[in-house]
Amino acid sequence: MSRVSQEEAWRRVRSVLEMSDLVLEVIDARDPVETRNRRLEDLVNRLGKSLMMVINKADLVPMEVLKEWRRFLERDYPTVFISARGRLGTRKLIVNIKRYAPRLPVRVSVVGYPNVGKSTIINYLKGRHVAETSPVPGWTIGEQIVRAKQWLIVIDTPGVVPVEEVKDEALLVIKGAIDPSKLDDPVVPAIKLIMRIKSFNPKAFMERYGVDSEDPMELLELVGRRRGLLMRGGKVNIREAAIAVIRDWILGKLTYYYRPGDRNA
Ligand SMILES: Nc1nc2c(ncn2[C@@H]2O[C@H](COP(=O)(O)OP(=O)(O)OP(=O)(O)O)[C@@H](O)[C@H]2O)c(=O)[nH]1
Ligand SMILES: [Mg+2]
Repeated sequence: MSRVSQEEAWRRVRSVLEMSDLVLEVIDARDPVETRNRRLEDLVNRLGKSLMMVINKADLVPMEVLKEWRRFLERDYPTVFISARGRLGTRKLIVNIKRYAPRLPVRVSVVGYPNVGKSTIINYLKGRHVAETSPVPGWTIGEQIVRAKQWLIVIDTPGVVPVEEVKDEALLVIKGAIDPSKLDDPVVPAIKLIMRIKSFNPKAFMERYGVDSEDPMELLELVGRRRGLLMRGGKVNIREAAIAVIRDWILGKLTYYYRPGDRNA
C-alpha cells in the first residue's frame, strides 16, 4: 500500500463518485467512528452528490445501540442500519435508496473501507451472487457495475484507505482494513486491537477463547497455547496468535460496541 497507489485509488474513487447519483457510505456497526471516512464525505459534498450512511454488520451489535447511532448520524446524512449477511433491514435499504434517489433509474455507488461489506450489499441488492466477497480485506480490486434492478444500477468499488493512515497499521487493523498475513509485524497492531476490544467488551476474550489476562502480551500467549499455535520446542508462536486474533476481529468473532459520544471511543 504505497502512498502513490493510495492517491491513484482516490482518483478512481472520485471518478466513480462523479458518475453516481447517490453514494452509499458503508461503515461497520462495531466501530462507526473508526470506519467512517470524512475525507470521502467531504469529496462527495464537494461534488454535490447525495450521500446515505449504511451501518452494516448490525447482527454484531444490540438493537438499541444501532438506533442511537442512526439518530446520531442522521444529523448529517440519511442513515440505515442493516445486516447484509443476515438480511436484516435490507428491504428498508431498498426503500430508502428509492426515496433519496434524485432520479430513476439511479446510479448508486457503494464505498467505504475494505471489508465493511460493500460487495455483500451489492449481492443482496441484485438478489444473487454477482460480486465476489471475502473475509480478506482488499478483496475487490476493480470497480464493477451491476444492474441490480430495472431502476437501480450499483457500482462496487475497492475499499479506500486515507493516505494519512496507511502508516498506522494498528489503526488499519482496528478498521478491519488490512490483511494480517501481509503485516511484517502483526504483534504490535494485535496488542492495540486487544486493548481496544477489552476497553469496550471486557468479556470478549473469555467468551471467545476461554482465557483472559490484563496483560495483552500474556493474553496472546494464552490464546496461542489454547489454539495449539506452537513452535518446535513447544513455545507459543506469538506471530500466529496475533494473526488469529486479528482474523477473529475481521470475521466478527470478537466484537465490541460503544455508543455515540462515548468518552473512550
Ligand atoms: N457479521 C457480518 N458479516 C458481514 C456482513 N456483511 C458482510 N460481512 C462479512 O464481511 C466480510 C467482507 O465482506 P465483503 O462484502 O467482501 O466486503 P467489501 O467491503 O466488499 O470488502 P473489500 O472488497 O475487501 O473492500 C465477509 O466475510 C462477509 O461475509 C454482515 O452484515 N454481518
Ligand atoms: Mg468488495
